Parts: sequence; C-alpha cells; structure tokens
Amino acid sequence: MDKNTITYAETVRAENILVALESTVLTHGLPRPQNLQLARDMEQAVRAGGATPATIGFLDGKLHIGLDAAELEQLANAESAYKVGPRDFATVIAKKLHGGTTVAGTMLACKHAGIKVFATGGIGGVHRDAPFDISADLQALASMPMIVVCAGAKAILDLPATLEYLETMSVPVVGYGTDEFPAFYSRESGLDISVRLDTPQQIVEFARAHWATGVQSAVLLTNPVPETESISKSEMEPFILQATQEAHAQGIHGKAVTPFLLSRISELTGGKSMQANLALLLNNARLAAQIAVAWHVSEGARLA
Ligand code: PSU
Ligand code: MN
Repeated sequence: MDKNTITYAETVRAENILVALESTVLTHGLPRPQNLQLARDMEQAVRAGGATPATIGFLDGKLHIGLDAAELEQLANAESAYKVGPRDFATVIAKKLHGGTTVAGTMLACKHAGIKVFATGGIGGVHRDAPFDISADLQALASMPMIVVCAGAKAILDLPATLEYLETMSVPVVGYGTDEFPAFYSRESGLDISVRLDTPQQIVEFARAHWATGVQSAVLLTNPVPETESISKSEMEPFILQATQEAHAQGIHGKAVTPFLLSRISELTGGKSMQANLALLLNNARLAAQIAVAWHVSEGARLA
C-alpha cells in the first residue's frame, strides 16, 4: 500500500510480539458504549499476556495499524463508519472515510504489516438459505497465511456449509482443547474440526508445519466460548430462526445482514447473547497473546 494510506501507531512500530484486533466488531457488531469498553478490555488482555495489541481500522481514509486511545474512541463513536472488507479498501481511501475492518479486511492489513496473529469473535461464513451470501472472510482465510483466533463461525450461519468451504479451500480448522467445532455462543455444534491441539506451543509448531508445505492458507484456531457465558445450541436456535426470518421479511441483505442479526438476537435474548459475545472476544484476545508470545519464543529457539 502507498505510504500515505497506511500508518503505524507509536506503540506498534518497534514491537515484534503483536496481536492484531479487528474493528468491525466495534463499528457494526456491538452497541455503544459496550463496543469501546470491549476494545479497551481486549487490548488490555493482550498486554497482560505479554504482547502488544494493534487494533486495526480506517480513519479519514488512512489505514491505522494500531489505534491510540483517542483514535480508538473516535472510531468506536463514529456516526457513519464503513464496514470494510478487502474490496472496500479503495473506497474508504478514495472517499477518506472512517471504517471498521472485518476479519477479511483485518487479515489484508496484517499482510501489509507483517502481523501473524489476529484475534476476533466469530468469522463470517456461508449464510443459511440465502440465495448466495458467502462472507469474504472465507476467501481471506483461504489465501492469507496467519493464525486467526476465533470462537468458531457465527451461529447465525450455515455451519456445515461453512466447514465444507474451509475444507475445499485447504484451511485447517483447529479445535483448541476441543474435538468439536465451537458455534460462537455455544461450545457445541456436533460438527468436526480438522485437528485438535491443546497448547500455544503446539499451535505454533502446527502453523510452521502448515506453511512449510507451501500452502498459503490461514490456520483457523477455534476457541470455545467460556463455559460460564456459553448458551446452549437448543436455547439459541429459536432466536436465530426468528431474527433470520425478520431479516428476510425486512429485505435486509448484503453486508447489513450480519450486524442486523447480531443486534436483533441480542435484543431477543435480553442481552445474554451479547454477554457471551463479549466473553468470547476477551477469551480469544488472551489466547492470541499466548500464541504471539509462543511464536516469539520459538523464533528465538530457531536462531539459537
Ligand atoms: N465477531 C464478532 N462480531 C462481529 C464480527 C466478528 O463477535 O461483528 C464481524 C467480523 O468483522 C466479521 C464480520 O468479518 O462480522 C462478518 O461479516 P459478513 O458476514 O458480512 O462477512
Ligand atoms: Mn455477506
């Protein structure tokens, strides 16, 4: 990217144990003021784990790798932030817009910044019974080599189809301490992961082995939502169905679908689903920090 379109935060510039954090979850995924609090808490969780957070987003058409406290506040409170996937980079640059980067958008930014570890909530995927709605997150996972820590794919999606797509695109789906693909709000889905690993060191070794094969896809590390905040699949499903029907009835489509469903489901569950969402985001930030540190340690070991 052009020097004028990308900028690095002071805290990020000299660091090599970095964890990227996305910002669509702030601009489109959570209400205020929980969004800003969550952003701060995730950054703090990364620091507590011995790594440096780089929250990624667009301000006035410039891609920020790391946002300082004031910038984070500005983006979280922006009235009309754009939801920015890879195809939207040129749009926000040309129009000098504020924007929250999606999983796919953040991965593209990480590629430019050389960041290998990234934490989010749940990835996008193949939508249920929509004529054709497949998140750009899947394409990004297929083509950009980094470790993406998530709590599985969002439960609003067609999870079996999402997993099939990931298999087709050669993306390993790693269960962290689990044999089952986590379903965002729920720890269970009844669906298989491709491999189970139990420690950050194992993840780092796995990722190195994966990229040494020449395959350039991401390693999708799925970390179940903490037990205390998890909601069972059977409890969630009626709310997901209702929100999906409402989205259809109201003609909501394209990039507006996911934000609508998340906020409607939060209303329908009396905020319980949002509590699960916040808990899993923090949990993922913690794990991502451990992995970034383990990566750094192993790098040292390789040089020795
Ligand atoms: N995780 C969350 N909340 C979110 C998202 C992830 O807990 O809002 C965002 C991510 O940025 C992801 C996006 O890329 O939802 C998916 O949007 P879509 O389905 O339109 O691709
Ligand atoms: Mn979509």
